[in-house]
Amino acid sequence: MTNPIPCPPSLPFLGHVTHIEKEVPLRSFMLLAHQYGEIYQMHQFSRHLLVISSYELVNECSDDKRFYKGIGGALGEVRNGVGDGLFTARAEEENWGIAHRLLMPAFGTAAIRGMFDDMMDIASQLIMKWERFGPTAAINPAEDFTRLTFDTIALCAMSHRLNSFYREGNHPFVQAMVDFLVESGRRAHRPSLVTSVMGYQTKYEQDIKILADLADEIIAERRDNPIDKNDLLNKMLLGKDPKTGKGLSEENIRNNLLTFLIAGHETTSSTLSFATYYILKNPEAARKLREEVDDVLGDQPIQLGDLNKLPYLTACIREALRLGPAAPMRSVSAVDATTIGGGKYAVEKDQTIVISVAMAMRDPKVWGEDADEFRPERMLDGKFEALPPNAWQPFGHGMRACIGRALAWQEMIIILALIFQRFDLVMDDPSYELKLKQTLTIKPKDFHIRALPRKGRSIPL
Ligand code: MNH
Repeated sequence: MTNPIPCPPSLPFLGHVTHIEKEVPLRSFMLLAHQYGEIYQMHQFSRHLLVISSYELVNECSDDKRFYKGIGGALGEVRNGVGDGLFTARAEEENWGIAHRLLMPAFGTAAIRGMFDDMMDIASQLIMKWERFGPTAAINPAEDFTRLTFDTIALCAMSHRLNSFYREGNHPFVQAMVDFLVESGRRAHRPSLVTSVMGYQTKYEQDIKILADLADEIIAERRDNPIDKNDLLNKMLLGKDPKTGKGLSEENIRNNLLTFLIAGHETTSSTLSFATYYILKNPEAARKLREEVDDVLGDQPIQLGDLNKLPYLTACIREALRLGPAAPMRSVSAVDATTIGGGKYAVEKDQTIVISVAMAMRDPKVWGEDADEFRPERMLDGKFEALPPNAWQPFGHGMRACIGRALAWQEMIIILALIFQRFDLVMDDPSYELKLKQTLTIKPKDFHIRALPRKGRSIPL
């Protein structure tokens, strides 16, 4: 016999949509987990979801044989802009396999190391900006990290310069993308009638066009001026899937190019902001980090060979991803009718299960009573490798795990090493406490810092 799954009280027709906060939906899911426990159910219009939050259940549902990635809710809406790109492709779509096999090598270690010079090019722009701003300017790190990650993915993957550091506000693509993602998320919690009557549709379509236009521009630029470079864009235009011999269709190239422009910068930027916040909030961590960076780099420019000599920095990023996972939730669906939790809970075939990765990565059963504290030491000295399976999964799981992990990692190590080598960062408001902002990803809200150039340091870039 299975147990009943707790269900918060709901309204007729609307179900639980009124439980979901508009600004930060994640907060609602977390509050419900605190109230109802490791599993609860929700109804949103015709959708029926199970939400799981404990390590044990998340570990059990991290199994490609029993569960496949679900593309409903917000992700289903994101398909309005990026279709069958890798992130939003449905399990049964052939194009996922073609693009995945064709593009995997372009995201492998060797290819990523080859991006070092391009990454340094963009990272230098951020460093020079902060040096020129000087110690008194309040900097919104999320904005400059977005410039950094957006320009980096476009230069590394498409040899295209966006020059975001030479603009006052957001690049129009970034603004359109944020609005598109927020609206996609809200659609999942709102009746479609409201969407059409309230006039959200026109703005939504305009944003999608801005996204598509940049993708088309980048593709046309390359077709008109072919270059002999093994970058991601050339792989997409010219490559063949080793298994089927097929190339990517026009439409699929555009969908994947957009997917990389979006997935390739928002998450990385948000992780850099969380890392900065948690390091500054924990002076002991900041001190150790600076010591390590000084030991390894001294006052010399960073080299490719330095990147794997920074274990404390690596641990800080891992810990920031645990407490502030840019993508806090993912969804899977059951391949067959089954039970989870040692037979306790019944799950129907194709049932959607929302996995609260953010909650599971704070489960005291794995992380101890100080699970909510930033302690990079728990990711050091073999402890990271010794974690139980699937305990740390900010990059998702299995065959649908993040394809850009190594790219993001190298980019984050470079910029944080450069920053701590050259600046003492302080919070602009020392009493700042973390607030969240959510689009599809989460990031710190209203967080400002100042970058004090370290005395007596003038290091060539
Ligand atoms: Mn990324 C999938 C997190 C950087 C491109 N990414 C995922 C998933 C998570 C994730 C979680 C799985 C989502 C799910 O199961 O629904 N990604 C991150 C984080 C960072 C990140 C936390 C940075 C830090 N991602 C990047 C970068 C790129 C990228 C950089 C591209 C250059 N990610 C993807 C793509 C997928 C993905 C593409 C979908 C892979 C697939 O389903 O085949």
